[in-house]
Amino acid sequence: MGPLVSLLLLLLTPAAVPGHGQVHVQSSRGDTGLVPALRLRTEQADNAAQYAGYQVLRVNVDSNGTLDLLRTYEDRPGVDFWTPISPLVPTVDVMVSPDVRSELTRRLKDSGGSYGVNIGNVQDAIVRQNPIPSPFYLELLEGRQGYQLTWKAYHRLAVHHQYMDYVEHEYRGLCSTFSIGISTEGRNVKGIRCGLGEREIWIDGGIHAREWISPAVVSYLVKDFSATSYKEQDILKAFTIYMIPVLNPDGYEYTHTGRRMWRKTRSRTPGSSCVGADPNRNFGYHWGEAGTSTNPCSDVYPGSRPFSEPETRGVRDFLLQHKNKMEMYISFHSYSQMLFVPYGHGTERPSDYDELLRVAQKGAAALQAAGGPAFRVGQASRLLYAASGGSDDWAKAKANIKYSFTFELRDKGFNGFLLPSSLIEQSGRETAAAVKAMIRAIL
Ligand code: 0X9
Ligand code: ZN
Repeated sequence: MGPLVSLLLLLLTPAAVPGHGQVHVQSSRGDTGLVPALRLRTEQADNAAQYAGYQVLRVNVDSNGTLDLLRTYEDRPGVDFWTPISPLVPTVDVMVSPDVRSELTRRLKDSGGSYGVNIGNVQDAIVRQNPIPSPFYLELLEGRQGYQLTWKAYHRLAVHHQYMDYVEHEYRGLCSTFSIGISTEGRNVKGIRCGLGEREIWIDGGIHAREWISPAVVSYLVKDFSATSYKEQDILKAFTIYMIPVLNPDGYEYTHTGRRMWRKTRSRTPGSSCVGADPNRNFGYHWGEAGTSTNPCSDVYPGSRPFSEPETRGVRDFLLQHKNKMEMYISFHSYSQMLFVPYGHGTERPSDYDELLRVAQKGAAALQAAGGPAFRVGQASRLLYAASGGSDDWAKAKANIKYSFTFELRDKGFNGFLLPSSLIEQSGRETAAAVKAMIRAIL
């Protein structure tokens, strides 16, 4: 093979397939989110076999018997509920190991239940989701455009941080970076503000680690509010928009290096070997009520107390300092294609619910007009399930932010958390249209 051919092959080789020993490309400005290459390699070797034989089933829950049967699988090894067991929804998506799969499907058949298969081979879907360009190509990109981030792949934390540094440098006077603190494992919870206005808006992504489309879309919003700013002059003159693409950096890195389906933070709970709390159950409004579990091993463990996590404390302190200026709070999650209006902890509604609904409906309409799918609009507690200690409810009730919303981005479960990276760009475009329509609705 000639040197030119080898170089071409290197440039084109997807290097980030789990188990293929991808070495993370260090941000040129340095970053606290880096993992030593050697450790990464070992972890990815573990990761390679982790989901072999796993499937995601969609179980029909039209009978109470099936709901009860599924409940017996909660917190069991080899079982991961991708959507909650809720009487409000007709189906539940659950990822199962090969052993659990045979047992659960047999028990479903025996009891007259039914199911379909959303993802027949989770390991394959993980590999297919994110064919990252080779490190050489990323370096080439950095040389050409000044940063490694693309909206064609899901990137590591350091690449997100590098992009914010780039935007700050390139759009001086319009955008600047900020930090709301340091995560449990010592990573920066970093954001960027863009805009010249007195009025303020908050946008966060990546509160749940495995919901990769969320940080990708928030970084798209950063691009939209900086690079194309001349088009958004009306918004940027009136508002300053604070954006944090990766609010849970430890969890996010762990989904790249350890377990792809990690949801929580990575804090240690005294007396338990289980790690992490659900940051979206950790906010101090109706903390520890509906939709939580006192079991530290549960994916909806709300932490030992409200704001036990440095990441949520960072949000709390920042938003309370900005209490009089912050007018809108938007948090990005996935998946189910919904746009939530408070409250989510229970079915009660704030007195200005209709006004919030008006703004959310403008967002959903704009999203569809931009070529996106239909998003259902309403309270999480009525459309999906009640869940307490959420950031959106706290922002509304305690930080006095009038317009508070949560997006559940694409898709509806066909890929779920494993949404292919080829859909990032469209997802970003349609979501940017929604966000801008919502902001213009309160201009
Ligand atoms: O359960 C959650 O935290 C969110 N759904 S997810 O599947 N991404 O985990 C929904 C949160 C909605 N807001 C409140 N319940 N407050
Ligand atoms: Zn989420």
